[in-house]
Amino acid sequence: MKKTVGLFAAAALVMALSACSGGATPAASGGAGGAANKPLDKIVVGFAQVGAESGWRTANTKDIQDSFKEAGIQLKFSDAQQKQENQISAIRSYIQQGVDYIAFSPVVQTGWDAVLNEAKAAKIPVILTDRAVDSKDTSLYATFLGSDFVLEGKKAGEWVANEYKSASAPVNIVQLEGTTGSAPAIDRAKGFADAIASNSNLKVVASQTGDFTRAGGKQVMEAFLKSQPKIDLVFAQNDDMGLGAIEAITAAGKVPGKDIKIVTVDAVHDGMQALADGKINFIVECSPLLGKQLIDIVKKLNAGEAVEKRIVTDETTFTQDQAKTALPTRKY
Ligand code: GYE
Repeated sequence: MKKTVGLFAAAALVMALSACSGGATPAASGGAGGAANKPLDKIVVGFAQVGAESGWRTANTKDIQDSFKEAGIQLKFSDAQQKQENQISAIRSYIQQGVDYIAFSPVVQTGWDAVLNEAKAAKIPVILTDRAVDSKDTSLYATFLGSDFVLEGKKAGEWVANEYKSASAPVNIVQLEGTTGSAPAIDRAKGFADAIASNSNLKVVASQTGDFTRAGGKQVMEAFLKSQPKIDLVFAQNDDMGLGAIEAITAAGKVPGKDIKIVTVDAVHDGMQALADGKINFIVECSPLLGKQLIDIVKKLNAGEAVEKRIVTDETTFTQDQAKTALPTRKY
């Protein structure tokens, strides 16, 4: 009799232990692997934006805010003024407030593992929008929604390679880089370099960051115009820096688009206008309209459905004629 009681107690203990260690699933938490199935108006998403550095960013912010309003999902929004530490504090504050999802556009690629692990420990799924992180542990985020920046740089470089395909003398290119360490700056430079490598006449003679801003592009271009005896083409990694370069080139008494050609990325309204006016020669599109897709991801995660780990945005390119046609109906 004594022995039977002992066995029973042991079995009960084993059952209790197993319930502690692995039995509990985070089904109702909305955490990784579980469907929260909340009504849409009860879902709260914290969005940590990079800043307001460019026309692209302004359009991206507006589209995200409009999309959340339309979907009836609550949005907490913060602007990090292009500083990683501000973004990290915004994310920590979202974790503390217990939001259901965190979305953010990482200003630079490195240095996110600690805060992403904190979100994971709190079972708050993270959605990367627009820019990537270099974390080896891909379980730290649910998905990455955004453009293929290497491809964008490649498209810009291919246009340049084609434009100068019969050049027999060196073509001097200057590059205005985006924010140092950001995914679009790293990847666009790579795609561009690969695409022009086929022609040894095409040379990047100077390359510096203008931080994706108009003022930055202008300032760096002014310095290039002073230090470089001959510049044939500017590759600006976004429209705003290209628009800043136009100001610097004009002030130096040269004609942008003719004396010095300009290729940019984004295709926001002011860039497209400059292309239509012949001041920019070619633009690779990068769409800031990520709001609808972000909402779809949130809805899927809420319903416990699988989402693709990488969602790439559809994009095109614009010549001057194509810009003239597209401008009247352009949304941003
Ligand atoms: O090209 C630039 C912005 O991350 C794709 O950031 C985005 C880039 C965009 O400041 O204009």
